[in-house]
Amino acid sequence: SLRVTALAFDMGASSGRAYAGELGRDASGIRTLQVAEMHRFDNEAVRVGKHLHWDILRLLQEIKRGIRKTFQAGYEPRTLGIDTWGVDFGLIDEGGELLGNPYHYRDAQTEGLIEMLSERFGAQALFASSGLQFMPFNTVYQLYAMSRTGSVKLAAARTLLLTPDLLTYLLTGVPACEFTMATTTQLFDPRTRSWNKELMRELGIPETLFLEPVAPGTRIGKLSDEVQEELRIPPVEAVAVGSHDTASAIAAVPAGDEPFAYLVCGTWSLLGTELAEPVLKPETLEMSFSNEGGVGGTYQLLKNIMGLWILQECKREWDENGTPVGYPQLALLAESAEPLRSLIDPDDARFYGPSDMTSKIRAYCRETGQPEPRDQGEFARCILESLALRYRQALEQAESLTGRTFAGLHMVGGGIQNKLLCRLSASAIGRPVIAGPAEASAIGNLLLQFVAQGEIADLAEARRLVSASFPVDTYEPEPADKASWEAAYARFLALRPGP
Ligand code: ADP
Ligand code: LRH
Repeated sequence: SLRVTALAFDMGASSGRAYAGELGRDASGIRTLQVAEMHRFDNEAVRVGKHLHWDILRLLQEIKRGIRKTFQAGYEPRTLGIDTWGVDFGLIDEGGELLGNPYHYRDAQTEGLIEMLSERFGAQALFASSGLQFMPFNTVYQLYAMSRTGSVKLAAARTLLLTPDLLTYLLTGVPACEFTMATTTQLFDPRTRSWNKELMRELGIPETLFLEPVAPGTRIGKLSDEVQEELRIPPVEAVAVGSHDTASAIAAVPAGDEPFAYLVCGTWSLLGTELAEPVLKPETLEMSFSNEGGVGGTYQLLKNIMGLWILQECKREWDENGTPVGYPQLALLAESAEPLRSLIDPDDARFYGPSDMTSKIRAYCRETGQPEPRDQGEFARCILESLALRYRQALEQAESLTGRTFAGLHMVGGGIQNKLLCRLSASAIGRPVIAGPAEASAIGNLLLQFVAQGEIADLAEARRLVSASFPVDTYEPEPADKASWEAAYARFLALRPGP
């Protein structure tokens, strides 16, 4: 077909979705991107014994289903690209097969390892060699956990494939390593832009597992004959996009040439700004910011904030205990709950692990002398307001780290469907929030496929295309609420002075 089309699979920690994208022109001849949802499915952690896993074969199956539905809808995508959450991986044995089920990044095996490695190597030295905020899920801690417990899988492994590369491999048979994902491992050195083999040797992680990273927009190879036959489709080429969902989402922020601040809002909240080079000074570690590789040669200075995960886990609890509630309903209930009644520090470590989320929130409020939330609306309001205040703190930290000032905040990702969160965020930061697009990761994924197809030249052109194609909603801070948000921010800082 002559249509310029691509197919994006965007895998979040809570759901996966497939979007077909097509380049066209509007009535006045301006180039636009049209997207259409082809498939959507839940993604869940599966507990097996002591461990938490991803159901990787189910994800593969849903991708195949998404490809089939796309062709059935009349699209003939030239390329396909997969982006996923960061850090996780599968191990491939000598025969080319996947060794077991990949661990979920919330698996408890990495507990205590941040402290252990910081002590052993020195926190600043460790930080400077990766540029990453120390998060318990970082690949380095997962691999070290396997190495020190004598993992049989690690011993049998010949190649490590990060989740998007793993899914692409299962579809094409071609192993590859994409750059933005590589930078989430804490094993990739941004100074030399190469793998930190010394650290691997120190930790008993075989350096031969790691492939040379390729840039976002690299063609990987055609879907295998087996997949093509199974799905009865013509050849489709897989592209390594900005394979880290966060990198893809940032690529689709409809910003112009001026420096801007963004918040990628989903299971996690990633707040930061785009730079040409990583910022490896001690203050970056002190403020707990990451430097992650982005598309188009960028580095992303951002903070990982616990995000809507906390609300997701409350919702899961209510769904499982017979009081199910949907996200739109939760937002309505929160809307009518009393403002700024109790606040939590969303990044308190207790909120990281799955289950018992409402009891954890109640305990937190008790311990800090605040009233406990009593119903779904109060829990949701407490979570959303606390996130909004955390966003203000992170935004101010990003300004102090870079010397930039931001007039507003771009919000993208599924979380912006929660309009209350967007409004609260605008009031908390005291600046406008520019919200959209919600499907930023899928759109950024498509954009890099069009780069690979030779249809888009660079990131600036890609962002102009997003601006021309997707409307944004602007939320202004509520002037009448200014004083109460200032007071709330002071209360918040007492709970979380930093970082
Ligand atoms: P991820 O990619 O990390 O799985 P998403 O970007 O899909 O996450 O965002 C999921 C979050 O978006 C949910 O936790 C929920 O809070 C929010 N959300 C999704 N749909 C709605 C909705 N209809 N109304 C309000 N919030 C929503
Ligand atoms: C968001 C995200 C984030 C972290 C986490 C593991 O989906 O990719 O950037 O890496 O997941």
